Amino acid sequence: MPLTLPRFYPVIDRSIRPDLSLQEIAQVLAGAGVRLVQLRAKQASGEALLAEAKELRSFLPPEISLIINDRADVAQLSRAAGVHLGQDDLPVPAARRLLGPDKLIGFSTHNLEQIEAAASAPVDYLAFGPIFPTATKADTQPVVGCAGLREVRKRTSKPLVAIGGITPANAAQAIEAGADSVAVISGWLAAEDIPARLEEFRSALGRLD
Ligand code: TZP
Ligand code: MG
Repeated sequence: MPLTLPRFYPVIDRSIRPDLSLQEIAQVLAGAGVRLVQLRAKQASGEALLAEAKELRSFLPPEISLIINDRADVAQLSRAAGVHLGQDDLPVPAARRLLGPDKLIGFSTHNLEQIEAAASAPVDYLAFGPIFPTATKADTQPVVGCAGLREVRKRTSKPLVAIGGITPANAAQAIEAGADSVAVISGWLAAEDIPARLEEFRSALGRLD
């Protein structure tokens, strides 16, 4: 069965909000009715990421699935719902062998060649971006825009996540261009009033789940 993605897919990156605890972040997401969340910690050691993943899981209600960025081993060891792989992480088939058939695997793509190459990969969803300019990812690929997203939508029937520079002001454009979901880091986490920002996303998207 193909995965039904929630419209809103928040990514937690604590380098953006070191002032907030994982418990506070988990509470605000649970309060908003989010269904899927990703933990990203690019600078963290394996040990630190594993500890963060276990801690976050302990605060998340069972109805929120946790995806670990980059590390299939950490996803497995923390009993997360799955992993989100980049182009330079473990190959998707190897991660699938490690995680088994039931865990979720997401895969980042940045151009049409990567989308074509992922056509037969055992992934549950593809992410595509950056759709809009972003300061969050240091080694970011060229901005693909909603036009790029439309081209991708024509070429894959896999569940599709738009990422990069998504805000309440442009989230609906990404959905209209064919994304099933928007993955967002700074657009929600950097907000002064996070619950209010989540409500702005809910209005823009119609729903968060
Ligand atoms: N992949 C493509 S753009 C990006 C990633 C991880 C960063 C997205 O962060 P933000 O803050 O939502 O623009
Ligand atoms: Mg990655």
